[in-house]
Amino acid sequence: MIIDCAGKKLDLTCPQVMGILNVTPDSFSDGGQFLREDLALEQAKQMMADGAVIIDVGGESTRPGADVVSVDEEIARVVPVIEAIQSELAVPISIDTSKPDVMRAAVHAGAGLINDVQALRVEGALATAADLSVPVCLMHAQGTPQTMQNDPHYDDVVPEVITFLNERIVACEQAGITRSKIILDPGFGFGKCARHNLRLMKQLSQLVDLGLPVLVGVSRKSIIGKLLNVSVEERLAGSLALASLSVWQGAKLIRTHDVRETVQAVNICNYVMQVDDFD
Ligand code: 7PJ
Repeated sequence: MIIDCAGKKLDLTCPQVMGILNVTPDSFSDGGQFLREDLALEQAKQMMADGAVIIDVGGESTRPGADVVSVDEEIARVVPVIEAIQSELAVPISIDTSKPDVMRAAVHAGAGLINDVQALRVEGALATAADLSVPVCLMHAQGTPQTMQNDPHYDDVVPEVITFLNERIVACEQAGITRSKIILDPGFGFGKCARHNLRLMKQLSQLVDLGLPVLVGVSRKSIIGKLLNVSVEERLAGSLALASLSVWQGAKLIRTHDVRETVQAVNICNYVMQVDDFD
């Protein structure tokens, strides 16, 4: 499946890697490092060289308990970076935001995909995304980033996430966003405790069976820290293990801070999955 991101092609025939470019001063893993446009551009170039096929620009940290950022501040962070990447590189750019005004400013600056951890539930987001006519990633989250890790509850997490995503697909279609423009994401770590995340990972193929491309974001997340008792800097191996399990079950896009290593893991998975195709 090939997705048109505002004129740039995102080819998900084989599983691919999305590189994370945080332009937040408080991002938990690379806080403040890439605030300046030139550093951000260098980082984007490096991620492309390492094999990322799309760059995800985010100006609001959605880590648990993070501060809320104003619309103006978020736009001031992401737009110069998107413009810099757009003018220098041919890579598709996604904007990680839930705010309609940020979506609009980012797409006008050159972003070609809206990556929304609130699945277009903020007032005006659905209509804005439809109007901008770019593809969207719909992610499941229970609660808001400020409160989501306060005792998340599900009767049965996998069917509940699937029902939620199905409802958001219908909402998108009613707003004029066709299925060909939709990517799905179970939202690892967003209102989920370790067991919920593990269940979702084990049953990820059920989400893949909905027939739309699935994106997985597990890079350096706290579930790895919890299970292995390791700090953020020590979560690469755990991230690669979860990325591999995701690809094996059919995920098409892996969102990561560590592009080079993740591309290697994804490519190895893909060789195994395709071995019979070349006989
Ligand atoms: C995700 C995201 C994710 C999608 C973040 C972090 C927190 N977008 N944005 N999926 N996570 N689609 O990177 O740890 O899992 S921000």
